[in-house]
Amino acid sequence: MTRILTVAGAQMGPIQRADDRASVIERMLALLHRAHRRGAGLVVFPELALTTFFPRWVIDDQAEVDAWFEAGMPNPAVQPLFDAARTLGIGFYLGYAELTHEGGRTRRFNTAILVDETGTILGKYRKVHLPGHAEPDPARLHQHLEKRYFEVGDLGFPVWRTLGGVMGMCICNDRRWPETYRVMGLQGVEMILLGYNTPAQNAQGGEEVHLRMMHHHLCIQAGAYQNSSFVVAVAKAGLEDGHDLIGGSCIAGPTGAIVALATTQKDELIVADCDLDQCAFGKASVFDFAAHRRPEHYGRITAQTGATPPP
Ligand code: CDV
Repeated sequence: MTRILTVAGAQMGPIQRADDRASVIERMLALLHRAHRRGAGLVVFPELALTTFFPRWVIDDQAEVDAWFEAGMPNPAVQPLFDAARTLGIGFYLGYAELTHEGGRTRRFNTAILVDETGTILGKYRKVHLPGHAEPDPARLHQHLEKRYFEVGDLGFPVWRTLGGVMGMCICNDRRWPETYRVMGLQGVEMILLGYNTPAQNAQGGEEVHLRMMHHHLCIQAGAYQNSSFVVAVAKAGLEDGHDLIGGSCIAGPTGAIVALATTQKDELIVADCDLDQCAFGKASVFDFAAHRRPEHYGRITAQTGATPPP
């Protein structure tokens, strides 16, 4: 059997601080139309795809911070994307900064939504593994203030049956944590969508510039293989506001092999025909969870955060 979903990763080159939403949406629409011409039924855009990666800036004025957020989704600026999705019959994943009023208070999340081919929002994910720090830290090579601007996501890692398969979402740093994939793997996920903004340099130093791309692909490929799922990982890349972001957008298949890979740091489409039925073999053999997992030995995974070496 084959159950093919043609998916496009819409890598985006840098978005500068001065770029407005309208110019960004224009670029995204061009990518969406190209994806449609190449037969895609789903397009994945990056994390915080509508703006520059603002958590690199220390901003004290709350109104200025909130200008980077979307208070409604869809809103007039992004409506053309939803309209095009419906007209073309193509779904998309979109990462953005979400401002919401819930439980009588204002909340801010690093969010991704899954929109189906009718332009309807099917699912929402709020980033769980927020990297970086909350207070400005002059010791760092650059600031990464996600913990200042966002709350930890409160929706877990749900999956959705749509577009002919079982789809999940995560965002950037989530991909470095095996728990992310496994929680979705335990719900039978067949395709995990993720956008990222990964600085080429570790803000805390280290000699790892040349390793950043390897670590990125290592995590994606391991997550795909160990859960027998496709993973579609899409960057915002290039020199953004003087900060270099890695590219390397890729689609990994359920064997862990990369089946499509970006070659630039610009707006670039990667496309793959993903046969979701390929996920079945790994799920029924090496990674037959019901047969082989031993959760009675995994208690520490949920009971503690930091490591506790013996005395
Ligand atoms: N936006 C991110 O989550 N970036 C992190 C960096 C800070 C390590 C990442 O995992 O790529």
